[in-house]
Amino acid sequence: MDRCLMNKSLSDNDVVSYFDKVNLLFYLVICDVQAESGESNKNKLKLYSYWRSSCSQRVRIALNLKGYAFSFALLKVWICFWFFLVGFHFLVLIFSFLVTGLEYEYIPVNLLKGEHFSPDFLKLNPLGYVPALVDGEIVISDSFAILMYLEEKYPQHPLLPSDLQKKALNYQAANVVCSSIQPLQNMAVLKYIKEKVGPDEVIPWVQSHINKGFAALEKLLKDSAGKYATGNEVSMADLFIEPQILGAIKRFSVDMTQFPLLSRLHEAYSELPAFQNAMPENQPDASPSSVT
Ligand SMILES: N[C@@H](CCC(=O)N[C@@H](CS)C(=O)NCC(=O)O)C(=O)O
Repeated sequence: MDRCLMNKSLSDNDVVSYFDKVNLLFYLVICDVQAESGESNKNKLKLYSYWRSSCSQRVRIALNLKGYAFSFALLKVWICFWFFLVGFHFLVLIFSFLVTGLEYEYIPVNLLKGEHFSPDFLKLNPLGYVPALVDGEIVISDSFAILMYLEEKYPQHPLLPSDLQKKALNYQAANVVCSSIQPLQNMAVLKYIKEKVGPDEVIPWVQSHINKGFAALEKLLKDSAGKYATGNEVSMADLFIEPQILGAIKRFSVDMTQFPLLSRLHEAYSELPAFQNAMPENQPDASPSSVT
C-alpha cells in the first residue's frame, strides 16, 4: 500500500512508523493538556463526600462537567487530525476520553457514623460538614466556595454565564437552595426537631421549607429557563437545583406536580451523564438500605 502524505510517497513501513510517531506525539500532547487541566493530578484533587449529601452532589456534578467539556474539546481535535492524516483507525480510543470527568479521589465521610466530627475531618472543615475539596495545599469546604474555585481553576464548561443578569440569577437560585432550603433539612436540625418537637413533625417541617423554596424558584426562573434553569446551557443554578429536587422526591415525598418548571428541569438533568454519574446511588459509598 502506498499512501501520499504531505506530497511524499510513503511505503507501508514508513506509514507505520509515521503513524507511531504521530501517535506518540498525540499521547504527549494529551498528557500535557491533562496536566494543565488537572486531569493528571489524581493524587492532588480529593473530594470528601457522602453519597447522599446534596451539597457533595453539587460538586460531583461540577467535577464531571468540567471534565466532559475538556474531553469534547479534545475529541474535536482528534477527529480532525485522524480524519485528515490517518483515517479512522484510532477513533475508538477517543471515546475513552468521553466517559471520564475531571479526575479526583473520592473520600467517603460517613455522616451516619459521625465521621464528619472526627478530629481529622474537622481540620478540613471546622464546621463538620461535607463536602470538602483538597487540591494540594489548598483546602476548601462549602460547596459554593468549591464551585467558585473550580470555575476559576478549570474555566472549561463555564458554570456562570457572562451576561451579568443571568449570572446574578444563578447566584440567587443557588442561594435559594443553599441558604433557604438545604440548611433547614440538615441532619442536626432534623434530629433536634425529632427530639424536641416530635418525630411526626420532621417531614411536614422539611416539606414546608422545600415547598416555599421551590415556589420561589418557579417564579424566579419562569422567564429565564430554557432547557435548563437559566437558558439552554447547564449553569450553576442547575447544580444546586437537581440535588435538591432528588432529595425532595426520594427522601421527603414532596409533591412535585405543584412545580411544573422544576419537574421539567429534573427530566432534562436525568439525561445528562454528568448528572447521572453524580447521583447518590452511583457513588462508591452508596448504601441504599441506609436512612438519614
Ligand atoms: N453550606 C454548606 C453546607 C454543608 C452541609 O450542610 N452539608 C451536610 C450534607 S449536605 C452535612 O454535612 N451535614 C451534616 C450534619 O448536619 O451534621 C455547603 O454548601 O457545603
